Amino acid sequence: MIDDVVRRLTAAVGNQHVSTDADVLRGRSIDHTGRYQGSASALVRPGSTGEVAEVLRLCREVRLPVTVQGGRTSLVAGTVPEHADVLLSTERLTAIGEVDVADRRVTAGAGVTASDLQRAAVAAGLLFGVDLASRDTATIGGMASTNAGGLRTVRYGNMAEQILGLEIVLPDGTVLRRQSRVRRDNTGYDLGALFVGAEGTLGVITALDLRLHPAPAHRATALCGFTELGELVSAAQTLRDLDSIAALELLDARGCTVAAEHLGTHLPVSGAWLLLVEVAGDDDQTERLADALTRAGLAETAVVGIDANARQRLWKVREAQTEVLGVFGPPLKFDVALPLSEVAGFAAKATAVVARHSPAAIPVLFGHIAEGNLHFNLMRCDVQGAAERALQESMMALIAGCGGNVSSEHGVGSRKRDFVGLSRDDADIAAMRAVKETFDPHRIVNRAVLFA
Ligand code: 2HG
Ligand code: ZN
Repeated sequence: MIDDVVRRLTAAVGNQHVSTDADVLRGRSIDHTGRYQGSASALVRPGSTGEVAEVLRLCREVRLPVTVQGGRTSLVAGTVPEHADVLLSTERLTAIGEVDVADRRVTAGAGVTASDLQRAAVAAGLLFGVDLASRDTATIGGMASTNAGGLRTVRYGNMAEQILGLEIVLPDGTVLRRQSRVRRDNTGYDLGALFVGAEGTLGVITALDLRLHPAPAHRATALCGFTELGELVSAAQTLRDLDSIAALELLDARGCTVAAEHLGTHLPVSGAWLLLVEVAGDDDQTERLADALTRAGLAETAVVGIDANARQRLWKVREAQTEVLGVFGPPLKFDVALPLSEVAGFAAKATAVVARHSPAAIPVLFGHIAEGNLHFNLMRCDVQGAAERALQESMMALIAGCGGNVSSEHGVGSRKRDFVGLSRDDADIAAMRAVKETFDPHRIVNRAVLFA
């Protein structure tokens, strides 16, 4: 059957945009960390919305599962195919429309990277509100599908807050356009919202209308060291209410030491926990930052960066985290959302859980502290199979016990689908399944994701 499908896919998108090469498929079926390998039967790279629709119609007709792939930066194996799927890559959907400066918006294809979108916004004197360390690879389609947050959420919110409209191809090939030009689009169900955070389980996002923001003229950044995590959380709670807050990131000295080593630099502050603070606005931010740090009792210990180079030096340590976590082999990752009052307790208990299950592992906790959206990572974690599963179960139970969510901005993917019930009750899961059933009764798109 697959030969016939490949022939028809080729007729739909062109010979050079379909591959069944074993090495290509293997490379595209492994997750970003290198820990999880799936298998695929073909790669198809449609170049237009119409071609995406054709591919989905065809795969639905023959009941062949499709895994949607953008930049493949998922950290929950959200793009790893488990059913010898057709891989539908959005990499050719890279058109960026003209920036509408008056209405501060732009329309772009799902395969546009965060960097390319940011460049287009900056060229028009504006800014795109979601930024992440994987900006050169992560695509806006994938970021919308996971409702990504990132480094600027404290100021601009997640992807959902940036999305003004969407073009989506449903699993049956129908093209759904929620792309009104009105400033408040409020007629009928907020259908577009269903697809944001749906992790590609309801259809393929092909284009996005995105909100842009005025670009602040001045920024100031500081890195502050803490002995106790609880003290850092208290400081973050004060700082996140500043009008000018632009970033608030928790860092773990264990991760920063490895990052500094990797970058050939030294850590300018000491302490087990670090807080990166950035303020931004239209006037000089030096005084504002100094005042804020003084009020939070941090003026003595903070290292401040005002000019672009100094600020970048501080940011580099933060942005290198994901990369350096892999220096001892694929890390084990937990992206969690926690009430701020539970963060310090969670860190202590999670470290104890890890010591029990994987004594050699090095826990590193960092992330977006203003939202309590944190990344608990295990470096040098050599457990696999049943032992990995046991560790994962203990961690998930701990997160739920702390009142947290077992997944946050990275999504559920395939790694956490068995644990959704810890964060959502039966009625909620049944409603989500009913939505899935409506749009994708044959479970064609992203079958490995979200639902067990
Ligand atoms: C970040 O905040 C990303 O840098 C990746 O969400 C986090 O590697 C991670 O765990
Ligand atoms: Zn993050």
